[in-house]
Amino acid sequence: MPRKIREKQLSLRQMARMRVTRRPGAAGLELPADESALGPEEEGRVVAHFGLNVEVETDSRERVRCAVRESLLEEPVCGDRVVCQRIGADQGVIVAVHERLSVLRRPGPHQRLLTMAANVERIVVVSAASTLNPGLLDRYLIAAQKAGIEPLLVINKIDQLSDAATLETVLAPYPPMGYPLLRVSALLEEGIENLEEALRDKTAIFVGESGVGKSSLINRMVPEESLRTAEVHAATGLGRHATTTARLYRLKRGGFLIDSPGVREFGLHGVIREEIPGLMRDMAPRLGQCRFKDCRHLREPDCALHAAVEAGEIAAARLESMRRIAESVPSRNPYY
Ligand SMILES: Nc1nc2c(ncn2[C@@H]2O[C@H](COP(=O)(O)OP(=O)(O)O)[C@@H](O)[C@H]2O)c(=O)[nH]1
Ligand SMILES: [Mg+2]
Ligand SMILES: [Zn+2]
Repeated sequence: MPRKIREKQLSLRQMARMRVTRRPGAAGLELPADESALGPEEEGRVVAHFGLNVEVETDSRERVRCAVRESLLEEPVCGDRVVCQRIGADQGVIVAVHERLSVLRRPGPHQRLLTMAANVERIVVVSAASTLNPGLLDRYLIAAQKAGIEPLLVINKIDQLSDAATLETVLAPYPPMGYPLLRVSALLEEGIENLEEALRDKTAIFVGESGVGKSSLINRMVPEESLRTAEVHAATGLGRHATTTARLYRLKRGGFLIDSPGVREFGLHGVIREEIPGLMRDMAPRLGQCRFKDCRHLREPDCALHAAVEAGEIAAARLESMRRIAESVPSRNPYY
């Protein structure tokens, strides 16, 4: 039984006094002050977020619209495993959030980090075969490494491949670093089963440039009924912000997919220059082997990374990528 981030223990009297009332922006949800009306504790998963309300799918696969107790230490987000108690058939309150296996954050207003999603286990980095940008791919891989979440590389639009040999040269370094690589076509429905298999029983998100085919791939893997539910919520006004909010979908073969607009900003927030080589799987094991302890791996003599490129153990493009990415993020030491 995983540990819960539970609210502080309240006496029965406090419980009775505590009110979970309508709050500004809370979509018409009103809960009774009398907490004896609460049903038994049920386990579930947050599938959507509407302002201050949260939609939970219970483990019995029922949807419950929940208010969030202010006393919770963590605001529940999409992907969170929670404990809720119902009031009536389809309304309730979240009383505890389980410990998270991972969190994805992005910078929000007032220099605060916003949590976008919890318990993501796979970051699916989608590229299009004809416009693959290895520099951008490397940025996503570094960000995933920093978040401690396993990436999966997906090359979509293989039906539009003009220069297969060049693509294979660019992709060659990745599988030896332990990155699974799938070639698919949403258009021809090729490789979709392999993708579904790779995501089975996991919680995943898709990242990648606009136009590479993320939505097309998601549409292939999420049953229509699940996508339709999202549209219905958008239409009723209960989920007026449904198109701008994170959502968790059930995949056909099992597993979940979180579709979040915030994920577009998934990147190197909070990563500093000095960390970059250590977040690259082909470079990390060689750090500390350069002649200079503070080697920047540029033109310094006896650089272990250079030596590895010369020995054919690290792809020259990866070292080049490392330099460009390092230059693009802030440094702890401005002279570095
Ligand atoms: N040729 C081809 N086009 C595709 C494929 N997948 C998506 N597209 C097209 O690429 C465009 C962008 O796709 P979309 O799914 O919206 O990309 P997103 O911005 O990453 O969500 C659309 O016109 C799709 O029809 C594919 O496998 N092959
Ligand atoms: Mg899209
Ligand atoms: Zn070096």
